[in-house]
Amino acid sequence: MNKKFLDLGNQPLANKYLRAYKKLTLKSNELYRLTVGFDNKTKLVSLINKIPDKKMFDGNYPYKSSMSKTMINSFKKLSIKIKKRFKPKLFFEIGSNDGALIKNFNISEVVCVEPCANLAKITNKKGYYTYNNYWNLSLAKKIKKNFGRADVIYSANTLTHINDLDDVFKSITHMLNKEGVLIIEDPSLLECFKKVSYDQFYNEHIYIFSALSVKKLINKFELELFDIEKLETHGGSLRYYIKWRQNKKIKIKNSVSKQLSSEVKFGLDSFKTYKKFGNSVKKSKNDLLKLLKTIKKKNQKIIGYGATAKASTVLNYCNIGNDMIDYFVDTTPDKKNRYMPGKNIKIKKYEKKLLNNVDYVYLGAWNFIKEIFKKEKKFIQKGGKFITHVPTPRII
Ligand code: JHZ
Repeated sequence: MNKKFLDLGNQPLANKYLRAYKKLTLKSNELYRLTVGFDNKTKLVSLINKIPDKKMFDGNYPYKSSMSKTMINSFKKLSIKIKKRFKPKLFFEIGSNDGALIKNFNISEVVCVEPCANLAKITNKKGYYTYNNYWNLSLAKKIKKNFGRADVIYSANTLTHINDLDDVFKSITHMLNKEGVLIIEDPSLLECFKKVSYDQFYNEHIYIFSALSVKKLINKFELELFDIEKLETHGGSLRYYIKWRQNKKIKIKNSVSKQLSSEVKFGLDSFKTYKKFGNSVKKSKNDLLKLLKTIKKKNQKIIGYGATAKASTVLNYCNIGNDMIDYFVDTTPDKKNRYMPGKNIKIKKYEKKLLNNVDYVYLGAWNFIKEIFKKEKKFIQKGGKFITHVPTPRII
């Protein structure tokens, strides 16, 4: 049973950036109630109200993985590791986005699937065989028929976006070679709780995985974890390495039991911890609002940096509008001149000069803090300051 522990209020769809501001309503299905629950049996954390895929992932999906150097470097490093460790003849990616990872592989070795038509078009144009489909069993059957089984199946920040996880893994096992490896990478629930980064919850993140939940989930499909890597990306992610249980050639690393026991030690297997998190989120909201209001009382200027899906959750949960944040800057072409979901705050195409005469920058993309600080040395030298709500609302 999915027991509620968090209520983030009425929220718009996170990646829908409108061309003109308008007030959204629940009645017209433009807003939905964002509540999150924990299932003690499966240890899965998931949204209670789920939005149909087709409403979220369409032909105008704005998010592009290649917009940050951090992600480009992370994918490059991973591709080197995969080639060295697993030497795949057929590499299959679920949710290839704009090709940030596959561009490091030869065209002939790769097949991928991407439901957003605008993104699939980019990788198909570059020559990578991309199915513009949602991931499911009938597609897996078709791909296996055309290309055979995959040696490595990889998916970053995608499986948590699909409602029917049983179908997801059934489809994966249909396509995975008997000696093959599945690698999945998603935000870590443990990191999310430690950082009180409640903005990891929005309509697209139907699930936030822990190693505890992944272990239970894959067990049903004769799969098992053999390695887990901790990553700094997306505010703290886990990279899970998974094999067939019957494959005894691959040894199980200590990293698996280490992660599982740190999650149990933190209390991720007990509802008490979830309730506590719910209270920390309320405090985070109050503290952030107090901080912003104190700055605005002094008539100082605040802008946002990184028009993220995460920022959409924060703005709508805390009810932050253009009375507090003048505008957001973002490098993504498809977010230019749009409005933050549900809010009258415009997104401007990033230019350094947009930081002139700004006192504070709220980090919508706090997960790229290192990359952003490096880029904005001048702003910092001139006395400019940053605001983040992670792990507690504060000025940096
Ligand atoms: P970023 C998206 O979430 C949605 P978001 C999705 N559901 C998901 O799971 C994750 O990604 C992986 C901009 N930026 O990655 C680019 C700058 O402007 O935190 C992006 O718009 N300047 C698929 O939206 C945004 O910030 C910069 O210097 O929360 C970052 O978005 C940098 C580094 C980024 O994901």
